[in-house]
Amino acid sequence: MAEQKGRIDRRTLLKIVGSAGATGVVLSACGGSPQTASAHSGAGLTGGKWEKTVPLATAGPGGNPNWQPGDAIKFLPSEKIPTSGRASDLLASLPKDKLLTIYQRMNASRKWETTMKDLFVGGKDRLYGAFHTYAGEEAIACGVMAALHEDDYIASTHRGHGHLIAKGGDLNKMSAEIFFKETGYNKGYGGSMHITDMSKGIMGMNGIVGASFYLAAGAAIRGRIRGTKQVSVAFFGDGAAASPYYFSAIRSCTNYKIPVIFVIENNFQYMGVPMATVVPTKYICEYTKGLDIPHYLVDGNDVTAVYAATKEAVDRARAGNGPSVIEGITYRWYDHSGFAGARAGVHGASGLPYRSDEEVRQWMSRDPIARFKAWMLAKKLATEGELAKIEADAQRAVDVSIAFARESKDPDPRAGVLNTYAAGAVPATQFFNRSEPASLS
Ligand SMILES: Cc1ncc(C[n+]2csc(CCOP(=O)(O)OP(=O)(O)O)c2C)c(N)n1
Repeated sequence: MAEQKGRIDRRTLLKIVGSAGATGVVLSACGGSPQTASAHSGAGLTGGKWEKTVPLATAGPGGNPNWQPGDAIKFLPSEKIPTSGRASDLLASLPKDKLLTIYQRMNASRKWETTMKDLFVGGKDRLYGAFHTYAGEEAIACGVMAALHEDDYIASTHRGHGHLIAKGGDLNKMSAEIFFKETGYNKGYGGSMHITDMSKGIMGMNGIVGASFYLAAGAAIRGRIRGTKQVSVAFFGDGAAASPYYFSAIRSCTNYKIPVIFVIENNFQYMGVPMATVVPTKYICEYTKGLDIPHYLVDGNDVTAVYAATKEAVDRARAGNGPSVIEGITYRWYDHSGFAGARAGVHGASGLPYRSDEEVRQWMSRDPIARFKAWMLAKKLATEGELAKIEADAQRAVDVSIAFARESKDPDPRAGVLNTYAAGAVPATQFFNRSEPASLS
């Protein structure tokens, strides 16, 4: 219609631009030829033919007009991760204890958040503040972390509990922070979005959308200068990908071969805003296809696919060849923040205005933890009994952490001025019992 009038509207233009060059990158990650410079690696990472399971809306709230009516993400059948193929073989080649650690951390992450959800909804504990759940997205954090060394860095997001737990974060300190207790990671002054553990290379969750790019780049440059071969991962969402800092950081990292892995967690939602509002392409990794770096598009609910892509990206970064982009397609089970539509004892939120319950159910049927478990069992990498024990132990550790948080002391209100930048320059006590303002000079 718009073309008939001699003008091309934005949507048509985007389709033309998108079809002109983006498909090479996307198809390469889906199993097509990986050989061209702009279509690095990634071939067969999911280990098999992708099949339709998750239809996406093309219009309306949550819809992406870049999709054709009837389009679907070409993913594997919901319940199965392929037990053969490159990604599967690569993950299966890891030592058993490492595989069990992945399963343990996926479970700890899910159970910790689910237990917190029950407590928030139950209303008996004094819980408040923002809490952005990662439930449903665990395969990305755990797949990425399995390819990192302990001293590599990660820069997280507001939705980062799963990143922390996947990198070995301490559940007791996490729970205590959510309860705002002095034993918490931030001594009870940070809450969910500021949990940080530099001893584990966790540069922190972050309430600033798009902050992870520069944090990761900065840490990676530090490693480069010191010759440590450490790499950094910047996690970010589809919304954050619209940040100008993304383009700025990825351009510089490419230019100077800075070892950063940019990991997009595409859950289709930018709070309640559909991804399409901020994403002018079908997939986010298409944005930067002009850069001659690897772009991987993977099933973000499949640990094997995420691990395989990350392993390649990390090897390349450590070898001094610079950054890569990995986009994991995934879904969050709960509301953007907090627990609207959630009930104690029930998984997933329903009745949210910006997505249908059917869509939530479909994605929950692709539960990354259940799929990983089925893969481990099918490959005979662990027994039912071993995995059941890990599940029970994970819940026990979560319960212990809640008890620890409840029993811990509230912070001394006066400690609120400690551990601030000002505290180094001005004795904190100057802020108390004074009639004059403290001098900062
Ligand atoms: C710089 C900045 N802008 C806006 C916000 C408000 N905000 C918080 S979360 C969020 C959505 C982020 O979406 P996305 O990056 O896709 O991550 P997701 O929540 O889907 O995991 C926004 C806009 C913010 N915290 N920081």
